[in-house]
Amino acid sequence: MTDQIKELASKILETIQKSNKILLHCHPYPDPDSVGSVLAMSSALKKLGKNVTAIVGDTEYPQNLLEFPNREWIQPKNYTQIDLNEFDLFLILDSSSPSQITQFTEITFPKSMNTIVIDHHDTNSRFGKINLVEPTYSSTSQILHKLFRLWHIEIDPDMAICLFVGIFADTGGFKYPKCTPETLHTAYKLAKINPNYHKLIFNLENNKKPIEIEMTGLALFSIEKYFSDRVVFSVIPYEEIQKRKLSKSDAMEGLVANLLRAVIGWDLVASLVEAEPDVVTVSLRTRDENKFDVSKIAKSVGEKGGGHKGAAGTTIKEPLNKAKATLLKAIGQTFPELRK
Ligand SMILES: [Mn+2]
Repeated sequence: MTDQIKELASKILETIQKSNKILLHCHPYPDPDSVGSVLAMSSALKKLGKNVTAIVGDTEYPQNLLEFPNREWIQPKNYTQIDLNEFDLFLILDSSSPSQITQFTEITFPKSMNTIVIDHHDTNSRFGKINLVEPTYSSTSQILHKLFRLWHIEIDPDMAICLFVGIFADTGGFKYPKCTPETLHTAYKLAKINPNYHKLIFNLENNKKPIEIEMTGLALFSIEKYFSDRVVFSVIPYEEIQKRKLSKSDAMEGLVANLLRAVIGWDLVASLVEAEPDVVTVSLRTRDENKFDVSKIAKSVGEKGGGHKGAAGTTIKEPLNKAKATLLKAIGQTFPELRK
């Protein structure tokens, strides 16, 4: 652990104390770390006597996070529906770049407004006036817990459950490598303050739409194996989507790719969905992110590709068979050891 949080904690608190109207936002497709951080920080700021405005941002409030306490504090507004000149501080949480504030427009911060970025993504472009970026931490929620302690702000049960579920989700249920003994210790302390987190987690994990199950079935019905079964694709052609009057749902490919990754020996897997004619969305996963960094594949083919070492995605604007060939070629070139 570094002492960056300790170093910046008082500077951030001073900036907050100088401010009166403070803005918070959720990132597009907000996850529990985004929503949990915003709600817990809202509570902390209110305890400090500040006037807080929290907006949901580009996407609607997620249906699987309805149990979060005080969620009504998050207003159904995006960045274009507010006037930044009204605020003296924008506290930007869990957002690695301005595109995580909005994708609807270019962002320009008024000179009169302060900006503080608090985040745990190592890709963070440090675009605030103050930047607390701590990539060794599992989540923004874990950073906030540390900050609140340093600020001597009481973490009440509502704040605790928000931060707990934020940490739980960003560590994949305490399973990802960035979940350290320190993370578990933080979770322990939060769970002691509010032990009633089971229903939030149940709702978080069990909220599939019928279409997601139906499309998962379709995807698993069409599995293709390559490179001595070490590379595996599941493929849904546009005809199937059209025939069943399905529409693309964003979480779908990820869901299927996670299932494929569950097989020992299937080292690199991808779910391909031709959601529109000649537009194939791809989700990539690997069992061993140190050997097969799938974000390299996502960045090298298609458009808007990116992600993490173990989980990444891209969009290939080609007919399905061609997209498959493009992807397979990129995999073979990037990881020639898979072809052996
Ligand atoms: Mn996060």
